[in-house]
Amino acid sequence: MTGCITTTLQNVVMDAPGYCVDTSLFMISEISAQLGQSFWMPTQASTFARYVDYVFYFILGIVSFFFILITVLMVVFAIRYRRRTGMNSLPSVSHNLKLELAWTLIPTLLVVIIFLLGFKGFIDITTPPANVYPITVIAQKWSWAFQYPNGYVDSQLHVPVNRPIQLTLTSRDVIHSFFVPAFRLKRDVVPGRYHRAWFEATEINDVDGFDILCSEYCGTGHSQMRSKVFVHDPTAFARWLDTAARWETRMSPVQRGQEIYEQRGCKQCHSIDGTKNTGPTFKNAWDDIVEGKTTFADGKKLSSFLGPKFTPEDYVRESVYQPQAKIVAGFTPAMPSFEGQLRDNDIPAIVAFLQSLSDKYKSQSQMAISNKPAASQVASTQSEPAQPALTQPAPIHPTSQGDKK
Ligand code: HEC
Ligand SMILES: [Cu+2]
Repeated sequence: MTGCITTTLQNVVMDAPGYCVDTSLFMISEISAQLGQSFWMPTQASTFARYVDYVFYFILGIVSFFFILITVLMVVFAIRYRRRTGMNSLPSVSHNLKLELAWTLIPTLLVVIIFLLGFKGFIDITTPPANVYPITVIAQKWSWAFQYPNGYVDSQLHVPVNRPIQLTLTSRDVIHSFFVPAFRLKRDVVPGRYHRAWFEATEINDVDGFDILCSEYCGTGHSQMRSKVFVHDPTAFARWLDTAARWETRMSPVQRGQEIYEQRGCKQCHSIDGTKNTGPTFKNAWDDIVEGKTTFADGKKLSSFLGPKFTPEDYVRESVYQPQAKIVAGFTPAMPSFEGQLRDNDIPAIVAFLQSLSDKYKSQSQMAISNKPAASQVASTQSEPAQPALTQPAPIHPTSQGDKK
């Protein structure tokens, strides 16, 4: 701001960082853009945040000026030229060339300036520089998934600081909108299309993170469709990605299942405490599945499907990949398909997680562990330590037990 020299409009528009113009309005917008962030705007944490605020305050300045001018004149004129007894009104002026030119040209000029400022910002925001770091964003009701170049998927966004990031955004169901207020970044996410957006974060924030919101009403869970973006210094980012990508190998199947549940959006629709949400609760769901008790919207029971060719695990896999194939009674076909997002080795983890939430299953497998069968029998069952041992009393669901092997 200091050392401001008069610049032509062209400089203002073409060379944004140095915008310094002798017009007080430009100055006010610039000062507001700097003050505003601590007052009512979120932090300015990306390269174009300040410019966006600047244009905003510029327009706000113009409209405020004219709002006050018009309101004050209206009140003054209404009082000054009010109707008084004994005074006749003069005939109205029908034409005034100077006045008409002024009220046409000044607004036109202002609108052109606003257009040029906005257009410059638009070009900047839509043209990524070279050397971008690509991340794919997949939106679905009601969560975000961020996929890194090494294939790792996370429900939160992690980026290195001072490095342009290019997002390729797509949706699996309805229109969502990816919004990071601190970056002044917003882009619609449309099913069947791949939209692009880019940003460069300028401030490290690896503890609290900046908010990610969905700004397109997308159904009942819309307000919970939130996430965070964490900005790391480049080495910390590389370290994070490296360890994160190996998370699967460090976890037990139950932990992995829980991670999937929390990170991939299952949580938005499935509770684990028995409450009915958009989808059925996961509490004791495995017991019902294994016993075939789950009833579908068409009146059929899961038991009529279970058999050697369709195990409870197959049912879980089908529920995740083709959720519409069988609709659980009392629910709508609201679940999006996770085909292509979760892999086949995620299914056992989901199953293990469901098992860990099912009382009957847990008590049975505990019995199996406490009454260890003889060593000779252990050999045959060891590959499935969580299964009730063969020596236990008849299992409750003969079908699925028989299918196991
Ligand atoms: C948008 C909400 C939504 C999300 C997100 C969602 N589900 Fe579902 N899910 C449902 C609904 C609704 C049903 C019941 C209708 C049906 O069977 O498709 C269901 C059914 C299921 C079933 C069958 C349950 C039973 O009792 O028979 C399983 C298993 C399942 N979901 C697993 C998952 C997993 C795993 C995830 C995350 C990777 C997930 N769901 C994400 C809504 C959702
Ligand atoms: Cu949304």
